[in-house]
Amino acid sequence: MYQQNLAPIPELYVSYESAQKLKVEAANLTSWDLTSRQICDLELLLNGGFNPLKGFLNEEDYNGVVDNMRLADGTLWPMPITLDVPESFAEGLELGQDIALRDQEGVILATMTVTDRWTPNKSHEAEKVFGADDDAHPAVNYLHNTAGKIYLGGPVTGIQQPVHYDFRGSRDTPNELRAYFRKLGWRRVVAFQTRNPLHRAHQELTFRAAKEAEANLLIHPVVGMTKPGDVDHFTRVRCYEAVLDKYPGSTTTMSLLNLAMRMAGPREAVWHGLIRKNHGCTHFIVGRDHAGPGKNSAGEDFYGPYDAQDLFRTHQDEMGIEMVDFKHMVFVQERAQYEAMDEIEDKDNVTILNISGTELRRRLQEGLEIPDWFSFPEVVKELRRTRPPRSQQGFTVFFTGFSGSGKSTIANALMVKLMEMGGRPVTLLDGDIVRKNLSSELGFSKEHRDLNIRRIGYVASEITKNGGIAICAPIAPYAATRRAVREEIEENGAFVEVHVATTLEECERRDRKGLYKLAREGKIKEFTGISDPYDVPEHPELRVETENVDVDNCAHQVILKLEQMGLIAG
Ligand code: PPS
Repeated sequence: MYQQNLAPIPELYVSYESAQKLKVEAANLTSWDLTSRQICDLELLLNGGFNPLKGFLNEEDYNGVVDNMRLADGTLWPMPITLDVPESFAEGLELGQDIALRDQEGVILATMTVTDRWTPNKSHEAEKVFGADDDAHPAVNYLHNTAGKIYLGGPVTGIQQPVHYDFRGSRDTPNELRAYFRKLGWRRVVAFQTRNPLHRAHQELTFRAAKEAEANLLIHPVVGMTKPGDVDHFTRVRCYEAVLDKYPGSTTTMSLLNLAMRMAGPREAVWHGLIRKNHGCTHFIVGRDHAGPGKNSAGEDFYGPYDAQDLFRTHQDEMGIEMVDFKHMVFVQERAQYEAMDEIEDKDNVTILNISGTELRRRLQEGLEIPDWFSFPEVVKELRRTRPPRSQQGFTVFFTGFSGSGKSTIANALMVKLMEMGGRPVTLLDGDIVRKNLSSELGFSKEHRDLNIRRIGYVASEITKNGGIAICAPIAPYAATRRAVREEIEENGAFVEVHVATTLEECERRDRKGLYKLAREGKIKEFTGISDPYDVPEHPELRVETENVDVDNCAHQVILKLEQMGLIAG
């Protein structure tokens, strides 16, 4: 058992008076607008969550952390906390120069003295820190495709905390939590890290862990950045608040941690432990596949299921925080209670119930029952509010095809059919209509077409997010742009690509607007199919042929597809 020390830990803020002065001076400095991830990192640097770091890592510390999880002075630190910037920003700086660090609204949060500037070997960082240079890992993907090319290092001086407007009462700095534990006399505190909603099994395992460690319990969820696709933190926090009532009074508390996770498995577990130690905890629960990133591009797990526990155990004496291993809790039907899987002796004679994460998502998506033994009714209600069944979610139908292929006509028929069904608002973003309003200044160069499709995609994704149906009907000739729009929309709901596959010959034969004739005569330039390219969709959700098929039937094929995808109730 490690001795708990609840004395305040060093923060990197200057006093209130100095901050006011520094803020005025910093306004004249070159400034860097922090990315969302950097804001999370800065918050924990400034409030001592990343103690003993005093700023973004310099090159020597970075090399030590990447290669052997240690700062240059030998202190254990598993995660590179770096300020990545583009070359264009780094070029103009001189070493020793102070820069202002601003949030996304332009508020100056801190200054930093740039002592180091270097070009990291990102593949090496990926291999060493994340175990593989594979973009299927979210942090490796971030490293290669989002992070800037250059790293800046140096100490930071805090002016003010990053501003949060949500759940302000539940966000605590390490020193606030330490003071809370001091006040309540909590000498042993076990922390539970989570990025998922809590169900009954979690409540059982955390309570059991606390009992075993004879400790109080801190539910310490991450609300900064988690794995793409996770339940948003607003919903999760409402769920956690409901679960908090299920613990015996004054045994348990919850605090929100604005951490940007990296999903680095074993290294992440050690990092999480150090952060919890800084927050005054004595014990930390490490689960199977802790902070696991999912499968690599070969379809295999990035880390072994117990790698995180093994690495944590190796370092726990040095860290001064004790690991409590996560028990796999399952529901035993005959005894109507949760039990640790490895402690059930009569496994062959009892019925063991469990619902996987995938199965839970399926049940939510299809509006199916989620039994009481699995979760708390309050939690299920919150999840259902956020993730209604697919037949109540927004979606986008995206028609693509040549000019005159019949996109607009089918889109109009589809709109009317959906409006007849009712239930969700329907918006038609037809090519011609968009070009009269949203994109009136654009022509038909590749750049302008892309901009046009991006705008349509943005509006459709907002409609989808807000539970409506967007029907888009532009030519959208470029596959890469269609894919980008798909990705944007799929964050909020389904994207149904419909290729209206009328051949160019047929479109030209129909020539309903007389445009093909003009294009052939060279009077309209860059005309799709004649003097401009069209990438035929390879895997649309649906391909409709229009030759010898009437419009009503084409629209009906789309309706059947939507039914099949669960987007409209049959
Ligand atoms: S794009 O490529 O998706 O941005 O095009 P879109 O916004 O759908 O606009 C296509 C309509 O504009 C008319 N038009 C042209 N189409 C293709 N190429 C050229 N150069 C061109 N110039 C004008 C044409 O009427 C298209 O309408 P639809 O409804 O597709 O027939």
